[in-house]
Amino acid sequence: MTNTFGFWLNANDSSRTYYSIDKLNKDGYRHFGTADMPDGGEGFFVGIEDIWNQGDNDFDDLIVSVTYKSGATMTPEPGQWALILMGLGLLGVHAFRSRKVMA
Ligand SMILES: [Ca+2]
Repeated sequence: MTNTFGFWLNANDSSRTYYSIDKLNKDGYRHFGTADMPDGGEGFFVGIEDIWNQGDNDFDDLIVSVTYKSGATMTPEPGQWALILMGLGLLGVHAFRSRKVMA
C-alpha cells in the first residue's frame, strides 16, 4: 500500500482541473512545479502551468509560496489529552483484567 500526497487546482470550471500527480491530468503532462525560495528561505514555491499538452512550461500562471513555521511543535489540544488519558485508562483496565484471569 502506498500513500500519496498531492494538490489539485480547479480553474473555475470542472474542465480545467490540474493535478500535481501527472497521470491524473487529462493530458498526462506535468502542471505543478516547485522551486526553492531565494537566499535559502524556509519554504518553497509551487507554480502551476495552465496550458494543456506541456504549454509553455513556465509554471508561472499561478504561484503559491509555502513557508515553514519556525518553532512549531506538536502539542496536543485539551480534547486530544482527554482521548490520550482515556486510551491509557483502557489499557490499564485491560492489563488489570488480563492479570486477574492469569492468576
Ligand atoms: Ca504557462
